[in-house]
Amino acid sequence: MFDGLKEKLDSFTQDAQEDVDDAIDAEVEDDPDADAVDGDGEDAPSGDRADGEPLAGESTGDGSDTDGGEAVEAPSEAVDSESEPESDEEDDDGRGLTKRAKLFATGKTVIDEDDLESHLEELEFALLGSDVEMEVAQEILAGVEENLVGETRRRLSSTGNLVRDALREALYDVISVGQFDFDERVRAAEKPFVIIFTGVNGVGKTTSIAKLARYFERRGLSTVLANGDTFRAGANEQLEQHARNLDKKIISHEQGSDPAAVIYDAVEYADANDVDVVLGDTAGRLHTSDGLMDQLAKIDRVIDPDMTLFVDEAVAGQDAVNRAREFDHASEIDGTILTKADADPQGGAAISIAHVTGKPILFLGTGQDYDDLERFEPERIVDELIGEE
Ligand SMILES: Nc1nc2c(ncn2[C@@H]2O[C@H](COP(=O)(O)OP(=O)(O)O)[C@@H](O)[C@H]2O)c(=O)[nH]1
Ligand SMILES: [Mg+2]
Repeated sequence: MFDGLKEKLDSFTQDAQEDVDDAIDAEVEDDPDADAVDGDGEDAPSGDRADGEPLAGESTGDGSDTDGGEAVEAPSEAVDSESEPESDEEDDDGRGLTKRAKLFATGKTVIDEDDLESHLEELEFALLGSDVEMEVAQEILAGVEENLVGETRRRLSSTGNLVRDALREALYDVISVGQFDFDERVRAAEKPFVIIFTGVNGVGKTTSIAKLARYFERRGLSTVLANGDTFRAGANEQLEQHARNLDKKIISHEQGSDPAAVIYDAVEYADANDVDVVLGDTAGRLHTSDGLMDQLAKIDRVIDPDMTLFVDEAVAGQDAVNRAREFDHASEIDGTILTKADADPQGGAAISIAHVTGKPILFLGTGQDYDDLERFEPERIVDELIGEE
């Protein structure tokens, strides 16, 4: 899953981290004062005392006969001559630490600006090349830059991979948009809970419905399937086959009938039989075909579903992102199921859809079996993409 993108991100983090390490090393080397002054900070008081000593020594020349005077005299000379040049450089003895903190707080120490620029270009190239939506790529770049500077201020001496951490946070921010607890939402709602599935032909709507019937069964929730795809010949048979395999009830009308009526019947059946969840299939339609989009609006009106899930395939990349946007406009979606993630090396749709629609990706389809459905967990996806923390 997403192997191509993973590789590109890895190359970016390694290259950029090398420059960050260099910049930090250079900064620490350039700033020996900081350490020296730390030490001086403690020496300084005796240095000050030493400054006063020669005068005291001169005026009490006779007093130098005393044991104490002798003992103090010699070392005081030594300390005096040693500390003088440093005192000239650091006229604010003891404030070296503050100075260092100020220097680092500029954020400039993280990485040379030109280097950062060229790494961000590399990252942009990787993201766009993996079909990440332009605006989403920009958001990630801005996040990485911001996090990189911020992180470095906080953890300049850390040996961890600052670039990877910065990327992790930026990615998480864009892919976690709108996430909610799906199971809890369904569990807490009044029953039956009605879910409608939309999307173009062949992306995996019907398969995902079958997978979700299995998913709910594992959580102790009963389902009825409704074949609202009254458009395509063979659609009834396909869903019936799934229903048989999974031992689920199915409601269907003959081809060409009103999809809203089929789903309405399924809701009535669920009401009468205490079924928890209605899974309503719809015909695949192009987002450009007005008539079919109107049909979706009618289902929305007549059924008023609890949730509308947009289904598309990860492998469609940018096309999936564009369709998500348009389906959301036609009939507001609550989330996305991204199928065929198992066959997608790019990850562009997985990274972009939530940010573009403002609605979360809720599930990933990861194969053709009924159990090949995973909750989309942003943290796990980020780990998958750039390695665990
Ligand atoms: N590899 C893979 N294939 C899938 C996945 N989901 C669906 N498919 C396949 O995609 C094809 C179309 O699925 P279907 O449910 O009929 O799409 P629909 O037209 O949107 O209802 C079928 O051959 C499915 O087995 C998935 O997550 N991974
Ligand atoms: Mg179908």
